[in-house]
Amino acid sequence: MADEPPHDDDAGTELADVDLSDVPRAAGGLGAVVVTTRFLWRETGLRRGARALLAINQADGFDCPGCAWPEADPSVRHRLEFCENGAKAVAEEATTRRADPGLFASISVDDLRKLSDFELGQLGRITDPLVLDPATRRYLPIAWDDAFRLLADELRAAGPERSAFYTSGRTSNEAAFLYQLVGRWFGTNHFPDCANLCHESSGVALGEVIGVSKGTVGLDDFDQADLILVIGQNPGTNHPRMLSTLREAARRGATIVSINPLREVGLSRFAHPQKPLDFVRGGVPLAAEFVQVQIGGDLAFLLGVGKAVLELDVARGDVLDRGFLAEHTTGFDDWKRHVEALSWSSLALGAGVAEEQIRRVAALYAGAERVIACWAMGLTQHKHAVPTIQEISNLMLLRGNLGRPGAGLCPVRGHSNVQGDRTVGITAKPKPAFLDKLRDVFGFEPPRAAGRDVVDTIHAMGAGGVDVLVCLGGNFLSANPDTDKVAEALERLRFTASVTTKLNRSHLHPGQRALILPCLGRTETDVQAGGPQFVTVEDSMSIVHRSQGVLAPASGALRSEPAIVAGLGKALLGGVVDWDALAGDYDKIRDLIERTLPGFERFNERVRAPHGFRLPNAARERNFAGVGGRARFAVSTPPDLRLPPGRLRMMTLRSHDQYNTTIYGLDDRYRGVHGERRVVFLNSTDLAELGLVERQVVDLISEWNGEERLARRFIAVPFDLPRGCAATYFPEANPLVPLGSVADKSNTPTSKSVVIRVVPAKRLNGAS
Ligand SMILES: Nc1nc2c(c(=O)[nH]1)N[C@H]1C(S)=C(S)[C@@H](COP(=O)(O)OP(=O)(O)OC[C@H]3O[C@@H](n4cnc5c(=O)[nH]c(N)nc54)[C@H](O)[C@@H]3O)O[C@H]1N2
Ligand SMILES: Nc1nc2c(c(=O)[nH]1)N[C@H]1C(S)=C(S)[C@@H](COP(=O)(O)OP(=O)(O)OC[C@H]3O[C@@H](n4cnc5c(=O)[nH]c(N)nc54)[C@H](O)[C@@H]3O)O[C@H]1N2
Ligand SMILES: [Mo]
Repeated sequence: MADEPPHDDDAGTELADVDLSDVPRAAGGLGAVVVTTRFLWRETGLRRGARALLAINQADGFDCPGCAWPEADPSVRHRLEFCENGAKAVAEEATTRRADPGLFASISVDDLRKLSDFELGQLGRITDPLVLDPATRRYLPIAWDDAFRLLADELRAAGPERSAFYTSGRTSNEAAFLYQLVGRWFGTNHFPDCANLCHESSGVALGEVIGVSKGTVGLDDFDQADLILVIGQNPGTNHPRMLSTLREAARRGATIVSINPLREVGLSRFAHPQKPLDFVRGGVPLAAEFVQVQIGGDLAFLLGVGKAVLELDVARGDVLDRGFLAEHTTGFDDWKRHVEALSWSSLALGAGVAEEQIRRVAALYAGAERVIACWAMGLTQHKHAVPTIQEISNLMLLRGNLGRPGAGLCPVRGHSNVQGDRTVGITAKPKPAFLDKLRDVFGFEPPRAAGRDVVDTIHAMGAGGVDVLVCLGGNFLSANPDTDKVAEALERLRFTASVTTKLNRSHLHPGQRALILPCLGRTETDVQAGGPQFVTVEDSMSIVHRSQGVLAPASGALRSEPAIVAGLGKALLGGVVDWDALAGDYDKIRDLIERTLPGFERFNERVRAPHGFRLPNAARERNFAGVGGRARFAVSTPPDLRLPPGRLRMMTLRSHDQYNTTIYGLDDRYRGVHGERRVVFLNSTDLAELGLVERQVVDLISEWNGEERLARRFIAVPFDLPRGCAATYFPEANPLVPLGSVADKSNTPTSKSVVIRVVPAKRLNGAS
């Protein structure tokens, strides 16, 4: 960094007082139990909290609003089928705090902006529908019918082309299906959704090579796998129940390999909070091998593994599954020639990993009978995300690790129903067959042109091409790149409407007029004209099952998401269907889903089975009809990741105390950081070379395409990550993520690959 002048002549060494500790040796354990209790107590009081916990992920209870990891079969399911972070998600929703009309009458949106994300969450559940009063900039109460009429009028005034319908992945199948129906009947495919920011790359990648956009494994496959690759994923924090699965696999003797710039504690050792013996032993060791690739180095690494597997086959003759390759795949010869021509030195350099370690993983792969590859955001949020994921598929095809027990592809979804929402039609790019079916079942002609995904919607908003944005959950502002630009784009809109449980930062940058429509959460009972209702969700492994809340609603004025969407449908479209009947009895919505979508035969009957049912997945049956009958080898070249001097590549991560943009607390226990989120993790040699010291307050400047973005006052923390790599937390670092930098083909923002400079902080007035 010597060649870079500090961006401010008033720069100096300012140190922050941040509480750093050693990272713990194991995830889970007593710490998890203590934290769970503390969160439930803080938000709910223990009785309401305990009532909720006992119902999480039970056949007669609700689906955990946390992650999409599947629940175990009911026969082996614990009465306590939840994790520390599931309990935090429940506590966040089941809180006894209330943001009522009195609160909103007393404070303007501009003043509310002064609160942190954590403090906004602490205001509690929103109790009543609200409308923004443009004169006082306050949210005031509005009757539900008036709210629907207002929104319908605004949508009609805007017209379908200038309207957009965002969905976040917590929404149930029933609400999501009605929502896309309302939008499409109105005339638009502008359905940006959180999957665009998340696993879109996985869907696109798999769709192109195996003809199915979902994973191929079930939970039972983990009982048989003997090698499990966990790539770009931090299950200890984000899918903690997966650790129980990995723990069982490790105890059985399966080998686990973590491919991740960080040695995440959750993959080192795990002490099951409900198994006291684990505490005594200090946890069960999980990953046997940690491959600390450089950020973005996975494509080179996977190609290296593939190359080494080919070499092992030459030496041993029996490594490739030739029968499978001949019968079920196409493109192997081209791929082989391509990989053989890549040099070992370029692959090792690109991966940031020694050739020897790449060969070691290849030997593990070649020696394993059944292999599962799991991955998450560490792969999907890069420019070359799609080819990287396709390289996983290539590797699995080599030994027929697809469509047989104990083997397969496992993109681990985030939001608890993000996969289901896509299944029932939340997409900006619907397939013609689906639209034909909508036409036939409902008797209208759906729009055929592809709509806008999230990034395209923001571009269109910025260019004045959108008037109305409706959000079914989520936090459109904070989840997206370029926070400042998105805030401006939101404020330009004529109208914003948000269906939500709680207040978040998006609601504080409303359009000129705005609605907040408060809904029931997963944990709450939902009683409609037809009696108590349940909704359905689809987990990461295509199991569709029920979810039914148990707690009294946070307020008598709340409506369910399906009822809110039906209310909008009625106001916008009139009596094209009997909206009241649908809202009164969700079986009727499920009947419509059954008539529209394949795989939902006898939906209402089958979903009442304790564990629900599995949707069909052709690739799981080695049926690759979606890509002409044979799985395809994709040929890709690793990216050049070299950076100019003084630049680092930054990934944006989740801490242990957050759910996406919802901040539960300020600690990241598994990374040893307490009470602070504005930190930047740096390799200690990089830190020294940049002339910085531990705990120094720094400013971060991202560089992309000749543009610079600044985020002020982060605290430098030395950490075990590869040279040239840095890490910050999402959403604090989102102002640094350029909206224009997206993954090829999937258009997903490259939130894990932001080129930055780190410079001493410019002193704030009065700060010392
Ligand atoms: N408690 C909790 N649970 C959650 C969420 C939450 O916020 N909190 N969010 C939910 C959602 S929507 C999602 S999508 C999932 C997210 O689950 P994850 O994908 O596990 O979440 P991230 O924190 O984004 O972490 C990504 C991991 O990828 C690694 N990584 C980053 N860049 C690279 C790279 O270039 N290569 C490799 N190999 N690894 C890399 C990081 O070190 C980190 O371990 O979790 C879901 N579950
Ligand atoms: N830099 C960076 N940015 C990222 C990521 C990253 O790794 N790095 N990850 C991306 C990923 S993977 C995702 S999935 C997106 C997440 O994007 P979103 O899904 O848009 O964001 P969330 O934070 O999950 O949404 C939280 C909000 O949902 C609302 N909510 C909560 N429960 C309910 C409910 O039951 N019903 C309704 N209607 N509303 C509810 C509340 O208002 C809450 O504030 O963020 C993306 N953004
Ligand atoms: Mo996600």
